[in-house]
Amino acid sequence: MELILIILVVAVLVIGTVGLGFVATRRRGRDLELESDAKILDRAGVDLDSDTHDAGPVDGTVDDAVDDAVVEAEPEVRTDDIIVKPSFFERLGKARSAFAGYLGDLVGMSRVDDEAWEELEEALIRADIGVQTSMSLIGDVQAKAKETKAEDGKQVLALLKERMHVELADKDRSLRLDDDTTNVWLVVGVNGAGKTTTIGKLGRRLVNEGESPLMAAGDTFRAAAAEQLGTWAERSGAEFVRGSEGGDPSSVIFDGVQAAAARGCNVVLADTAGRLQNKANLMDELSKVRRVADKDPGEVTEVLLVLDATTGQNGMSQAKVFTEAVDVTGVVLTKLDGSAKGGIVFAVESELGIPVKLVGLGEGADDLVDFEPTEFVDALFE
Ligand SMILES: Nc1nc2c(ncn2[C@@H]2O[C@H](COP(=O)(O)OP(=O)(O)OP(=O)(O)O)[C@@H](O)[C@H]2O)c(=O)[nH]1
Ligand SMILES: [Mg+2]
Repeated sequence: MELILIILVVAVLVIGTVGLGFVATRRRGRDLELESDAKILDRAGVDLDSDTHDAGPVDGTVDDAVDDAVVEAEPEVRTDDIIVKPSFFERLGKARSAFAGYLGDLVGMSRVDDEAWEELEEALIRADIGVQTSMSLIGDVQAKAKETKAEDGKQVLALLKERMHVELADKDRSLRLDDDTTNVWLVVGVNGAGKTTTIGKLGRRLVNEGESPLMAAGDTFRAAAAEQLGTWAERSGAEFVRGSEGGDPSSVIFDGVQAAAARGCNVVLADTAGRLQNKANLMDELSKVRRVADKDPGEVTEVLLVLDATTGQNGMSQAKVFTEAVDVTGVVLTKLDGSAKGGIVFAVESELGIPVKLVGLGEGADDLVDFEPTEFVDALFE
């Protein structure tokens, strides 16, 4: 009897364990099934189970179909729809508060007298607008104020703002990228202005826009410079060419152009070593780099002068000399997120006729934005 009881208990236990195991296996199996479904659905955004495979494209593989589907599915996870970045206007924090601070006293004035006009002119000069441009702006605003009988501070400031808008209007700020050629964008400037960082940011932006940039490390002066650029290239998915330390920068750029043509890259972002504008031999070296970069199949379509906005009026003498040496086509104004006053934009554009094309608002890959003149002027007065 006892034996029968023991046999019964063992039998119940065995059946129970097997049963549970079966359920567990099935559940795991189902989980796996669900997981793989989810994977396919995730990647492709469409149901690609075995039935669909049968009905798949006749002249393409299933992988092709998945890849196509992936391409189509991508817009659903666009991050730029989700991340709300602060606007250009908001990021100009310090530049705008410095300028607005200078003008603050004027707002409450019921009549802008001679002394106040003088102060206004000085405020513009202090904001790095430059003597010549400041005088011409104030002259025009005075004439307009007389004509329109504008007397109080608010009215005068409104006229000044309008005049500043006009000053920056109608400039071609686009970056030239020609078809059927290997474009070279030569990036020049004094030491530490932000050349290499700007190239890094530009590379990222071009890749995002579907272009194929190649970064050429024309700064052969320091080994670390090529490494710094190499890291940016890796991060942004751009091609990269470097030479040996102490080598001829012109040959690195030449090699870069050849490599770009061979690899199907449409734009070479050419880095150069920082140099002071008063070193004639280094400025000559830069002219040579430009000439070599322009040799077939290369074509220099942009020469971007990188100016550190915090250096203020010194930027003007840099711009003059660099323009003489390499015919600058546009300015990139960096570090406008810092303590810069921003007025250098007017000096560069009005006195030298070079458009500010891009603005650096930080050290990160996405901190390079198109220069927006309307927003910029509005920000200065807020
Ligand atoms: N805050 C801020 N920092 C910047 C910006 N652009 C560059 N920098 C920083 O400025 C420093 C110098 O930048 P680089 O790109 O190395 O400057 P460079 O002109 O290549 O310098 P050299 O090759 O030595 O002549 C780095 O610490 C950058 O992160 C910007 O727009 N804002
Ligand atoms: Mg550099």
